[in-house]
Amino acid sequence: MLTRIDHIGIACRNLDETVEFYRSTYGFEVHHTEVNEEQGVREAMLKINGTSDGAASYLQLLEPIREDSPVGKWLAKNGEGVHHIAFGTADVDADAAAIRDKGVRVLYDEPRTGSMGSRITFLHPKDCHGVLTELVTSATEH
Ligand code: V0V
Ligand code: CO
Repeated sequence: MLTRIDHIGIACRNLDETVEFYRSTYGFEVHHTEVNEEQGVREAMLKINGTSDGAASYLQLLEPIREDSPVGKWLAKNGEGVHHIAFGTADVDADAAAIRDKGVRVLYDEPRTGSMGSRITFLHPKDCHGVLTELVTSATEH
């Protein structure tokens, strides 16, 4: 069951400048940063609020580390902006399987490693009315 908006993924060209914008404009502080080589991103998680399922909602700021990565390709075509939304679930395997059974393309056979030790997969934007959609089980849930 999808129980929260885990994060909104925002593509940016310069992570440090974008972090500073969110800090100075809204007062959001960096909760966590990491490089995800497999996904081709350097990212910062800004925690917005805790959620009723015991997890939290974040903004995920994403700077590509390679031009041919998903975020690099998307930035070249669209410029900076909202790249994906992520729904949180205690069981990404079960939810991904159920959604695949409805005819939506799930991009990975098995969930991969996401931010802060989470397990993630993606649904194809063309099957989701133009929205790249991620499913996340946080490290605290698995
Ligand atoms: C591409 N398209 C999108 C899109 N990216 N539509 C909405 N939102 C996006 N973000 C559209 C694009 O405009 C094309 O439509 C069509 O899909 C094919 O796009 P493409 O440019 O040819 O790119 P592809 O097909 O090579 O790759 C698209 C996919 C790729 C979605 C398959 O981006 C992917 O594998 N994404 C999942 C991984 C990812 O995004 N990782 C970065 C975040 P037209 O022009 O043909 O109509 S990592 C992350 O979130 C982490 C680590 C975390 O949360 O923990
Ligand atoms: Co994400």
